[in-house]
Amino acid sequence: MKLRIAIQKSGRLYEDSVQLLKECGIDLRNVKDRLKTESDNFPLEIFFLRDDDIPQYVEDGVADIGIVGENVLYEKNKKAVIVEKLGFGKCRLSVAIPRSQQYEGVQSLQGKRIATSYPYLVNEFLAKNNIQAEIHEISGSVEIAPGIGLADVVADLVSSGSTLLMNGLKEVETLLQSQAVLIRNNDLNAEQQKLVDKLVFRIRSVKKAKH
Ligand code: PRT
Ligand code: ZN
Repeated sequence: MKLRIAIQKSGRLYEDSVQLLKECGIDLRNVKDRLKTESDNFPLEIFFLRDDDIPQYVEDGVADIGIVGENVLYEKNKKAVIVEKLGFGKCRLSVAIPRSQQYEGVQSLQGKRIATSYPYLVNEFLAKNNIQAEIHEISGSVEIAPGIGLADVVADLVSSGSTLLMNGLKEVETLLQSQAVLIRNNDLNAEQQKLVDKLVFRIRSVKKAKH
């Protein structure tokens, strides 16, 4: 039996995900431009997917485990268990408004149009704070929305903050702190769980060695 892991096919988590497996002593067969590959020295099959699809695949048990940002995991609201925080892909989901505007707390968002790729998390935040606002879901380049009149404010991922700065926006609320996590399917069998434990043991050793 092989454990199946879903990782991002390309993008910000790809390199670190592959690197982590390598540091765990898991050799991958040539990985470029492939949908899946496997390891010759660990019973692991690797699926390369869009990050957005990973929580669903793991919930459905098409993959047993996966590496994905907490932001995506919580936005998709799927049944998967976080096994381990991985310490890379760190960012935060924040609300940002045009720099020229005053901000007097969440009530300043009342009645605003919010552009975001995270409608579920933003809606949760608004409901919790009793704010009525219009969510405009867009899939990319969220930060340009206020400039082109599509929205008043944005809720987007931030790491260095330079994207917001370049677009004349300032961060006013943080909805979520996020990093890459290892997730697993809700009901793995004993054999699968044993392999997950083995992998997690190695991940923790790698982490320890770095400190
Ligand atoms: O193709 P696929 O769907 O798999 O990839 P994607 O384009 O949806 O995601 P990708 O590769 O951009 O990001 C994957 C994951 O990396 C995200 O889900 C986060 O968990 C994590 N991550 C960490 C980030 C960032 N940092 C980040 N800064 N994801 C996106 N950004 C973007 C942000 O959206 C904004 O456009 O970078 C810009 C802001 O960066 P700063 O440094 O200017 O603040
Ligand atoms: Zn994505």
